[in-house]
Amino acid sequence: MQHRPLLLLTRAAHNTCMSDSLRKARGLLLGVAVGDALGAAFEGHRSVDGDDLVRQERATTRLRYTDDTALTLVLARHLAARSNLVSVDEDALATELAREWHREPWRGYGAGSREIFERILTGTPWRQASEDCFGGQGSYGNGAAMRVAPIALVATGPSHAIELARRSAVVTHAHHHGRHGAMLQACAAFLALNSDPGTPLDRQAFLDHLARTVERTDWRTRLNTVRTLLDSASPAVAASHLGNDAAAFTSVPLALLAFLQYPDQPAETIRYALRAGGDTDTIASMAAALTTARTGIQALPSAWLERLEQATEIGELADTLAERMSPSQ
Ligand code: F2R
Ligand code: MG
Ligand code: MG
Repeated sequence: MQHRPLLLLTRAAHNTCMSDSLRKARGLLLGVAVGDALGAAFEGHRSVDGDDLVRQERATTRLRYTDDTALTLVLARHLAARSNLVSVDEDALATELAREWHREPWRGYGAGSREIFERILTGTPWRQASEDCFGGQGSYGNGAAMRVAPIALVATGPSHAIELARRSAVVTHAHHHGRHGAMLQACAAFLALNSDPGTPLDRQAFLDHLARTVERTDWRTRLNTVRTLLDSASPAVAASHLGNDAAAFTSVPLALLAFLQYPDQPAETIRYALRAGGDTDTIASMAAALTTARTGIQALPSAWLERLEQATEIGELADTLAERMSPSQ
């Protein structure tokens, strides 16, 4: 299976003429999709066996992405369309997300998101649909965090990334955990994108920065748990301490840990996330977004990119957003 445009795209990534911002933007967006698509086969598995992982890695079949990537692309297009004003228009975004679900409902959406999208498309205001979900609690799922990474490409700083993330999250995730998961993942993506891959990542400083930006004590405690698991914890041990389900409170810290274990090796980040089991597509997607935002696209195995559906289009969308990155990025 050969996809010539993509081959050109990945070959160009190795070209020294390509700017770092382009490489990083492609890394971030294609990292989301590759992690998601590799993890999709294992979603819901308690753990993932090494042999199954190798089989999946070496297969030649098409890598299909799921709702994680589908909705990330919606948010990326939403941001790209607002070329002069870096903002999130909640009313428009809610409708765009719902239309994407309606266009391809088979991509594996969460029950809460399906209900909210259905209600939005039949005339319920997004705020009401979002707040009514799960008996009025709102969703604490990771659906807002899994789609948030492109915000890092347009934000002017960590606080801006957090504010845009909050606005992008509330349209579907009214519960504070759903919202805070998205805010933490957006801030982590911004910091990873703006880190220098030529210098070893200061992981303690990275966690310190995140801890200063999160408002809630329970999320700061989660970051401390991530700190204690650095280096020594196997994926199974990490999953047992943090949890690996579709809740933002479990999966966002686990994805962060997978990134921090291998901040310069996207393939290892993804393997770690997959071996932790549970919500594998989402955890691998969020983790890979962070690593490849730091390293750039050239660090992602080309064999995986060549199997990924719509890789060329995703790369082109990343290029559009890269033009929005500030010169320091
Ligand atoms: N939904 C899935 N995968 C399962 C089915 C896939 C299957 N292969 C298929 O094809 O059908 N994956 C996707 O959903 C997760 C993102 O979820 P999102 O968008 O946040 O949705 P939801 O439903 O709001 O939350 C997810 C689950 O969390 C629990 N939950 C959330 N809030 C709750 C609350 N207030 N009370 C109780 N439970 C709550 C529920 O179990 C939700 O269903 C990603 O994994 C994505 O890949
Ligand atoms: Mg999914
Ligand atoms: Mg998932």
